[in-house]
Amino acid sequence: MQEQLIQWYPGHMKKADRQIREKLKLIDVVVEVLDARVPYAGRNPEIADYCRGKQHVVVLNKSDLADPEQTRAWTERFLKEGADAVVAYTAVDAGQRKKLTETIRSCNPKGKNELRCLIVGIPNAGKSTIINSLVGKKKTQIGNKPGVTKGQQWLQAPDQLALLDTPGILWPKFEDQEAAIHLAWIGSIKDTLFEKENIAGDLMNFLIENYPGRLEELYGITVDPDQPAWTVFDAVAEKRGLLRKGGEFDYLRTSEMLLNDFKNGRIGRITIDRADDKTGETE
Ligand SMILES: Nc1nc2c(ncn2[C@@H]2O[C@H](COP(=O)(O)OP(=O)(O)OP(=O)(O)O)[C@@H](O)[C@H]2O)c(=O)[nH]1
Ligand SMILES: [Mg+2]
Repeated sequence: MQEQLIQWYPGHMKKADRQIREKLKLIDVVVEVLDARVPYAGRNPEIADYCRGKQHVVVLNKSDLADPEQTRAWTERFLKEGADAVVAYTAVDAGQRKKLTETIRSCNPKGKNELRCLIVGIPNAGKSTIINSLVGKKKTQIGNKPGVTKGQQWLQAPDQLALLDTPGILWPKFEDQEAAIHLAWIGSIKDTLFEKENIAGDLMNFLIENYPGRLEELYGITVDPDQPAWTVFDAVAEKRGLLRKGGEFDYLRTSEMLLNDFKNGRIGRITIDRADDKTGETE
C-alpha cells in the first residue's frame, strides 16, 4: 500500500453534493448507482440523508464485470439494510432496460404519474449510460474515465420517468486509503494521481491472493500464492516481451497492461469488495 494520500474530496465534489441537496425536494426516487465490483468503496456515506422520505433504489451496475455470487450477496445485504429495491444491472446491454424501468416504477407508494429520479454515484459508475439505456437513445455523454458529466441535466424517459443526471461524487472517507485504491483499479479515481506501478502492485497482490488461476490463464504463467508480486510482474513482462532498451523488464508498461486488462474485464468477473467482510452502513 502506498504512502501518498490522495485528494479525496476536492472542491468541485463539495459543489456537486450541494447541488444535489438543492434538488432533493423535487425528487421521488433516489437511484444510487454502484459499480458492482466495489459496492463498498463506491458508497456515499451521505446516501441515507439523500433518501430520507424518498424511495431508494440501488443499482449494482457493470454486473457483467462482477462475480455473480457476490452480486447476489450484495443484493441481499442492501435489501436487509433498508433499500426499497436492488437491481443487478448491465447498462450496456439494451435488453435489460425493462427490468430497471419496472423496478423504479414499482417504487411509487404515492401512486404518482411522473416519477422524478435522482441518479447519483461515484465517477465512472455508469450513471449516464444507465440514463441512455432508460431513455433508449444516446442523450448524455459517456466515457471510460472519471469526470465525464460536468453538470446536472434532466432527461425524459418513457413510462413517465424524469431522470436527473449528475456528475460523479467521491466521498470524504479520508481515512480509507484502501477504498481509494480500489476505486483507482476500476477507473473511478484517475490513476494518474498514483504511481501506476504502486497501484498495479497492490492489484497484483490482490489477484495473486484471490484469483491466481485467472492470472495463469490470461498470461500463460504459473503463479504460486506465496510468490512475491514483483516476481509475477517479471514473468508477465517476459511472456509479453515488455522489455526496455538494455533488456530490463519494463515495469511501467507491464503495470499499465495489468490495470487495463483488469478495467476491461479481461481478467474475468471479479468483485473486489466482499459482501460478508465489510462494515455495513445501516439506514
Ligand atoms: N462493461 C460495462 N461497462 C459499462 C456499463 N455501464 C457503463 N459502462 C461503461 O463505463 C464507462 C463510464 O460510463 P458513464 O456512463 O460515462 O459513467 P458516469 O457514471 O456517468 O461517469 P461520470 O459522468 O464521470 O460521473 C463507459 O465507458 C461505459 O461504456 C456496464 O454495465 N458494463
Ligand atoms: Mg456521467
